[in-house]
Amino acid sequence: MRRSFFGAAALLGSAGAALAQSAEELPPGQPHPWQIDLQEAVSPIQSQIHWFSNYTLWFIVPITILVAALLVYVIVRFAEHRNPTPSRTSHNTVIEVIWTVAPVLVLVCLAIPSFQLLTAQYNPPREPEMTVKATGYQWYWEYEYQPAALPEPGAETPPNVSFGSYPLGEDDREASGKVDRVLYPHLLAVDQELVVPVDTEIRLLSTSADVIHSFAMPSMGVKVDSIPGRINEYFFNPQREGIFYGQCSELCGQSHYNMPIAIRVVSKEQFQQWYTAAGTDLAGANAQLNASIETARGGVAVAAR
Ligand SMILES: [Cu+2]
Repeated sequence: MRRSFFGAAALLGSAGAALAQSAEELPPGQPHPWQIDLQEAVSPIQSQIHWFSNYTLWFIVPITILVAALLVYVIVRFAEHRNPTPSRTSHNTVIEVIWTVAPVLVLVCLAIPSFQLLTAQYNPPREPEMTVKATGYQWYWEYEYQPAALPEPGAETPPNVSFGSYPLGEDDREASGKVDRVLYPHLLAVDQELVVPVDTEIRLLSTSADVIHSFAMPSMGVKVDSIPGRINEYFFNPQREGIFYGQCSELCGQSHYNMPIAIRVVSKEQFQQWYTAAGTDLAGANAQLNASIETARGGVAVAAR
């Protein structure tokens, strides 16, 4: 796993490494206690974001150290008692050229990979294989799947899969079988996750039905505003099966704190089965999906883990 601790290690030394180790035992795709680094990347874009974040630290840390050192030097060396008659110098061409050119070079070095990352975020490497629309409501999400292919002329239109995804109430844990607080964390778990297949280029359409929300999934590098009357497009490609968590990231009212986003990434076969069944019987499709995940794990029930 790629974990880098330039900034953190500089500040906290070995404590950072110890915290990273304990965090690794917890599942990815959710925040961990005392976490100081970005969430583990489960999509190519998030890996690129990690790289860029670490790359930027190579500039930030030396500049901060240099400026702090210069300040200390000036305070000590040019204190009144050491330097009673200050110099009246007002121009120094060499220094002026350096302090203009150096920041320009730093900015160029930051701008090029930054624009490359921005371009990559909006230009998936291949045509998206499926589309999901996420609509923000005060205070829950609604997901709608666009059928993979248009039906043949005359053929029956496949049923539309769409559902609301509400925060999981503490009282509903038993009934929904989501008692494991590690797998279904407090204030992040939902009653119905957005189910997507692994290793698939997914187009996300984000909009809102009332106020501005923002669909954010840190481990997949997703953060896209949901604006009423507009549709914002984004892409993600989950590389690992599991349940991953995010939250609405635009202050949207009294229950903004409890507007979680949960994405359940399953195998392509499991997704196909679930999707076919979900059009007519969502509860049955979910039961079937849980059963197949359970079988794949060798009989360890998701809920009982
Ligand atoms: Cu919101």
